[in-house]
Amino acid sequence: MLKPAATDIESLKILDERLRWLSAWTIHHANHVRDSADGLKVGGHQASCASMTAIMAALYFHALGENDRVAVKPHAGPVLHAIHYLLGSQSREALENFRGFGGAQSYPSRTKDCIPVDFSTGSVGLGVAITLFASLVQDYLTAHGWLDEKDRGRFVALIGDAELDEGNIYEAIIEGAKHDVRNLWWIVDYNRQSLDATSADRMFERFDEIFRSCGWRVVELRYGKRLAAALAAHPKLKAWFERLSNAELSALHYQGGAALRARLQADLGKAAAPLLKDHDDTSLAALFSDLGGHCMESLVEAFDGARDDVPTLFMAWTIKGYGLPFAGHKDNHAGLMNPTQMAALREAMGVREGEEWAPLEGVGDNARTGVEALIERSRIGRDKRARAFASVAIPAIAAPTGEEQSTQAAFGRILLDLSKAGGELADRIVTTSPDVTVSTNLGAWVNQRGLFRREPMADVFAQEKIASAQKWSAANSGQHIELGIAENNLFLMLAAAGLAGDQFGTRLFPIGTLYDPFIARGLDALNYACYQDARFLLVATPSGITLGGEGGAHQSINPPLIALGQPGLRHYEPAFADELAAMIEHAFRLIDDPAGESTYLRLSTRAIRQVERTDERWRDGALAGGYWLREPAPGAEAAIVAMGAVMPEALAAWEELSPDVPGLGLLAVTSPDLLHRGWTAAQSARWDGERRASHVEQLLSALAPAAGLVTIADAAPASLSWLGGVIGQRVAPLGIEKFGQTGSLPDLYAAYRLDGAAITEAAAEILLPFRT
Ligand SMILES: Cc1ncc(C[n+]2csc(CCOP(=O)(O)OP(=O)(O)O)c2C)c(N)n1
Ligand SMILES: [Mg+2]
Repeated sequence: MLKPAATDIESLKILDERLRWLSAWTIHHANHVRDSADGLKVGGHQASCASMTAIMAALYFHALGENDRVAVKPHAGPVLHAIHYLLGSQSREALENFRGFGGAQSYPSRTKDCIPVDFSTGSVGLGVAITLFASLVQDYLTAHGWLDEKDRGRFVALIGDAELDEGNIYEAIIEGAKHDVRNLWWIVDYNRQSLDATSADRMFERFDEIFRSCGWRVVELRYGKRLAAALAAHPKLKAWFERLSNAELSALHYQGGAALRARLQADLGKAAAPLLKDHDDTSLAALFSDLGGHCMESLVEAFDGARDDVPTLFMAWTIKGYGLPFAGHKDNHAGLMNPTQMAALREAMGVREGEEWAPLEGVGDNARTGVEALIERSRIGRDKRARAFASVAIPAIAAPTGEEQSTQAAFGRILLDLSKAGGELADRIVTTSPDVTVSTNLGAWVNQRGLFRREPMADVFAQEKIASAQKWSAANSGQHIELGIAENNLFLMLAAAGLAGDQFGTRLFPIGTLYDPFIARGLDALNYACYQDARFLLVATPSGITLGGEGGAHQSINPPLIALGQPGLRHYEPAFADELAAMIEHAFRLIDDPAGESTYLRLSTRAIRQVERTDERWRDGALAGGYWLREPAPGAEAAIVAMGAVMPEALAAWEELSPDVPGLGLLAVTSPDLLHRGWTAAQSARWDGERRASHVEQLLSALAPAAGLVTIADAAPASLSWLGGVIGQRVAPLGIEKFGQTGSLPDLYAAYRLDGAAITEAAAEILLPFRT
């Protein structure tokens, strides 16, 4: 991009001021002007916004290209809204309703805001890191011929300095270094304040070192032009300034010119005299507030100087609350100006009372033309981007054959078959795994489709003719992105790849695999992916205690409960290979359906005898959350309700108990999540006057109203025990409540009461009221 004309700098400075005003006013209006419906604090972060209005003005009105995507620091959300308000793509109503229902959201939200938000933010650190994975997805799409050079862009993250304490950021840049990631700008609002106080001085320059060692260029924007010149002219002053701790500097910013003068006199004596003579208190305060992140010339220069594809960290020094009465105060994070302070700011900014919302209020006639022209030129990303959906034909997915199979092995077979059959879906699948590709059975797929790297990577073992079942060469045509162990990265990778349809117009079908217990490691990133409506298939295997000797520490208990409480993610837990095939096919459809969602498959390494099917009726039930594997007699007094890998025990118990319990049913639950959702959805539909029974109500009403249910799953018993509440039937729940002991399957099932004996005992107990 060309160097901006000198007048543009002036216009950018005006826009910086406008953003500071509009963001502060939006928050003020929500807290002090709008009627309160509940008396609760509304909140907002005027100081966090003021900190980066110059950075965001320089970015949005100068530096961003039309394909660039930005993750905005959550607490600067009102600045983003103000930018779109100036661009004409945000309404005054939405700003007036800031933090209200349906209004501009507290933190930028892709799904809830009406302006284009490239990445949601809120949970600090995640919005930063996803930009790195989005850049990787961009490279992936380009390499596969789905994205033209002209449609490529840069990924920008606007970061609070306290965000740099989030470990997931470093997990991401380590991964990025391995993949030679590029086209990233991460811009730190280095105000040296967090939520609670000023930040620790000891990390000074340490962050730079960490980034540099991962191949990043670090650009420090410490001083604005005026302050840099003043400090260059007074070497002692520079040394003094640079010795100030974060807390001292912040306190001085807050105290202002008189305090600065007194401190300079006390610390430097005569050496400070020439400077103090040249400045009154106001201009002294202004001079020392001229940090890099507030100096438009410095920002524009820095952005213009980093237009290659080298990942770049900008450390832009700022003052939290710049230009506001609580600038620099350590308690200003959630600080709100009171009406008197706001009125003073309004006066100072030349905003007339009653004209607070006028976009260019206070901009003089001479400057207005330039500002308007700049806004006009910057109408980037005004419209929400069209999302690519229903773009790929999903073929029927056949179940692998074999009398005995584990769901994990069947998953590997299904992917292998898909790969061999070829076709568009297979080409659009991208798999990824945090160093458990082989142990989650993705190996055969990877042998077929190869690892993805922009630069080819030879398989040294293959070249050396060392026998190995696993090919491990990479090319830019590969379809598997191998990650290091960090599970946070897996979920951010899935989030980024799962947004490819929105971000780049080409839908990918991302499949990520990991061990079930380690979902917890990346849980916030998983939640973040779902919150943004990213679409993917998560395959978690092995799971439960059924992994046997693989290790007590790897046993998972609560992921089905996690899934039960996770919007945007549907849990399926198949027992048989044919169920799995149906679920995978359905999951692909859900990825490509505007009203769809992501799917989590909880699989097992236990090979079990497959059932013989006499018809296809099970299929719809399996996809809806459950079906009768053994139909109960009408009004039966009991049923066994089982999920997943423990189905053989349930079937054996059914055989054993059937002679004594006539009409005993066996319900195969494939998704407690879907059953529960259907149940509550039917309930709210009833409130709207629509009477229909949910799938789970239909299933359970085949039994007597007071029937007993023995529920069993290799998971927390609460995954299924709630079923008793649907009709009011009694439940004897079996499942895992403790973990950690390694052992063979029979030993573990006996110890944790997942075996046939436990089912029989539970059934006896639950049937007692009928029999006495
Ligand atoms: C994962 C997570 N933990 C905690 C918070 C609460 N929180 C919000 S902002 C913030 C720190 C603010 O400091 P900084 O990132 O430096 O932003 P600033 O407002 O100073 O620009 C914290 C702890 C959060 N949003 N996300
Ligand atoms: Mg900060």
